[in-house]
Amino acid sequence: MFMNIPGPWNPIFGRLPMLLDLHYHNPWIMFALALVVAGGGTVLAALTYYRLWGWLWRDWLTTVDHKKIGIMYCLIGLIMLFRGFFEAGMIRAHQAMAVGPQSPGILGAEHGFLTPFHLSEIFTVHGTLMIIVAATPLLVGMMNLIVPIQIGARDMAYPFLNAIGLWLTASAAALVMVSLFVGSFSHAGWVGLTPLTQLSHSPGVGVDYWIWIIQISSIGTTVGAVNIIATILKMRAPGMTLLRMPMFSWTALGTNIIALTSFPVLTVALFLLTLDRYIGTHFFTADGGGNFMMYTNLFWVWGHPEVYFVVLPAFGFLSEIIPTFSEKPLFNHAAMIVATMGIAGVSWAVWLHHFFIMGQGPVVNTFFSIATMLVGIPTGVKVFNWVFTMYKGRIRLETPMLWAVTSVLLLIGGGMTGMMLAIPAINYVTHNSVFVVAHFHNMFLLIVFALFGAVTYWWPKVFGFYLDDRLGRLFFWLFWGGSVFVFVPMYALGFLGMTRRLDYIAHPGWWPLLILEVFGIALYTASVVAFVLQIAVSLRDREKNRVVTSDPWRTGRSLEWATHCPPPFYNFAATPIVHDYDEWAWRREHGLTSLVPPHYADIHMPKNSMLPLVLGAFATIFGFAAVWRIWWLAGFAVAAVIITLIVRMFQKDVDYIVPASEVERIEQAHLAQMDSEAQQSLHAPNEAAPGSRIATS
Ligand code: HEM
Ligand SMILES: [Cu+2]
Repeated sequence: MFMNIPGPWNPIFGRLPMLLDLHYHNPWIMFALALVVAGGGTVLAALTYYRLWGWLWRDWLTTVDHKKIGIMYCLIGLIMLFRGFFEAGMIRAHQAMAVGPQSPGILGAEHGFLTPFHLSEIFTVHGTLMIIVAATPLLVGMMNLIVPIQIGARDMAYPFLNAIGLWLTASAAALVMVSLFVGSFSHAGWVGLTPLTQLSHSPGVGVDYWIWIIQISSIGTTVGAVNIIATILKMRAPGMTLLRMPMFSWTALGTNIIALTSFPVLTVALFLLTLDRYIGTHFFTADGGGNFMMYTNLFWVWGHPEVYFVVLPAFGFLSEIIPTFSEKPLFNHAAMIVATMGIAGVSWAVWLHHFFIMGQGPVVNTFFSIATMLVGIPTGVKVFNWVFTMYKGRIRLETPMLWAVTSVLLLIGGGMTGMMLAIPAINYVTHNSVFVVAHFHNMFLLIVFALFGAVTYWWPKVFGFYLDDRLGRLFFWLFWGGSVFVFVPMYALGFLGMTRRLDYIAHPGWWPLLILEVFGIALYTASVVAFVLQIAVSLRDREKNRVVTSDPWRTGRSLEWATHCPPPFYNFAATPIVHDYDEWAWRREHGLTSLVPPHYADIHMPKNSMLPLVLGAFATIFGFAAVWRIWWLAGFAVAAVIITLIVRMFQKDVDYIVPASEVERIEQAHLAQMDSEAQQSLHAPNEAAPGSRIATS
């Protein structure tokens, strides 16, 4: 039944004996291995030395608290993001070294320092990783952290499911790391175009890693989407009608509707590809009667909505940050809601702009060209509304606002070049050039800028202390410099005709621009250092920079500012009642900012569980076994997953009650600390805290 695979296979170890033939003498792989082993070893040693294992297990690994799950999602996303930067740097450095067909190569490479196969693996893993295990977890993490507090809920609708989503994402990230040393990664680009990804063209295990990593993480994303949609629709505090719901929660709703409807398409497309590779069906093989255009269509029917899946939450961040630092309500909130849902809707009708040149003819191309440009209307509405929010506002350029304003600028740049690419006539010329690469990075960068803005903005809420402001600004400027120096030359190189994914640069005239890009990469690297320093310094100075009110920026507007920093595990001592869109601003205006509830009541909370972690572990084992075609192990892992789920179904004791007296004790402690510190801050209007600088112009 199974396909004949080239190379060794045996029933116990599957394809693992193949490892003996792989090229472990490559110094890059050994360097990466050393880095990962050293990093991982340090973490493990530190955990053991400081005896943190118990704490790690109780407070983090088995938690179902949406805030902690959100933090862990973000941590995975950040680590992967920085790994992705590393790969981007390697691509850039390689191309800057490989100018002209005669240029020499080192370390066994034809040109530059990477063999063509290795280079292909690197841009494939860069793209896959950035989208699947960096951007998506970072955004889902922020939604987890903020949405329940913003709508006045105690937790997600399904806390247990939430933890499953996290551990499936962690499982995918783990498999990405495993693929670095055990075998290889796909070399067929992150879109996995057939026939390149068919077994005949990619006989190794790389494509299989790529497939299973995406499958496992997208199950996680799909269950997460169910959860967030149910939470938003069912768990809002009394008084919070949909029209009063803060914008970030609205974009979270739009995003997850996209996720719930589009990820299954990807799952099916990859499943069909899996059948082609594993048992020899012919869904996508032209020679066997299949149709590879079908793959391309299915992939982008997911791929394009996915782009909006990542951009909508970023729009949500901007819609929270800009009003706070303009000290004005968001301009035309209702239009923003319509625009958000409009973008989510249109995102479904534009997928074909990814292959205008594949010969579907002028009528089809025109349809998709117009559909694509339609997205510009709601997006334009958003940009104008942010600008009108700032107009006549008391703008404070605090660090989150710096990130946010720059993000809007990037959106305008990326949007403009997107409109260009949406014109088929232009697309025929620019397709497959680095102009396209510059465009989509422009779009991803606006997300990253909005995201770092959001991290800085909500950090004091989540952790109870401010991030170091000077290093934060340094991080911002270095990151911005890197973005300008890498991507402006890249746009230009696209116009000069440089195509993407090149092993060597055909035209020496491109070289000066490539050197500028390398300089940009150096700035990016420095920015990562600044970020890590910022986190370290902020942790060190956390006592000094402690937040003394519930509203660290003093002009917060939505409901999450109506609870402590950090929020207690039950979020709100008493479920808040909502009076207005911009509830916290409304309370401030009415002098109702006291956090003391009218009375205390028992609170019902979910219990920790180790089962999500166990499920994630079995999913990882399954992925590994499926990649290496170790059938007994794959079967064992599937059985284990099913048994774990059955065990869960028989668990009756899954929640507990926090007695009112306990809630009162916790609240009193919080309030006492806040009171005394707020008192102190009255005497010395805390200059250290960035939030206190309120402009008076
Ligand atoms: C900010 C630093 C980044 C730099 C310097 C960078 C650089 C690059 C480079 C040089 C390429 C290969 C271009 C080529 O085809 O020749 C690339 C491809 C790609 N990047 Fe990035 N990137 C960065 C961040 C990101 C982020 C944040 C994302 C997504 C969230 C992303 C997603 C992608 C994708 C999807 C590809 C296409 C991969 C393929 O060709 O299969 N990148 N990037
Ligand atoms: Cu698209």
